[in-house]
Amino acid sequence: MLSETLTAALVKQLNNEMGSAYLYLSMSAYAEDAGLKGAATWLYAQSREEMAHAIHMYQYIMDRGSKPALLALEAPAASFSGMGDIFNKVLASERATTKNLNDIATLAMKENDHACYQFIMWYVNEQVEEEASASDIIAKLDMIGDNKGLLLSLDKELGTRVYANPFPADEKLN
Ligand code: OFO
Repeated sequence: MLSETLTAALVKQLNNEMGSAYLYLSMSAYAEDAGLKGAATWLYAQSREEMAHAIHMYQYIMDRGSKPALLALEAPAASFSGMGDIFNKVLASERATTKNLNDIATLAMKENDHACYQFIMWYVNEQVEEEASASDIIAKLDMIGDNKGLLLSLDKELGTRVYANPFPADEKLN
């Protein structure tokens, strides 16, 4: 069974994952409304991925015999000032997530809960890719500047992202 401290930390992280999903969904709505359909698709896929992370965490808490008392979600920002603003906020959000996950890994090690440590390390490792893809988009946006044609090409490229649940087995549970 998970300790009370680790349960609380995972429940908080579950809430953070849902918060990220909510933020990216709000960004997707903004992008779609601004005519940036590709960015909207990318952000929608990212939102679904965060939701899958949250559900996987929920399932883990249950599997370890704890009952998660779910926390309230804050309303995300609804207005942004373009693609640069959005992806800089995505990167800031991912960096905050990385810090939270590292703190949970440290806590799991302190408690000698190796199973929880292994579990959370999947998320920690996933953050490397998440931060890299946001940074990569920001770098492209910096190069593009205010060239509308190139911005539309990048938007098209972002629109090729296809969502796949990172934990397909979760869809069969419950
Ligand atoms: Fe849930 O991985 Fe990013 O935030």
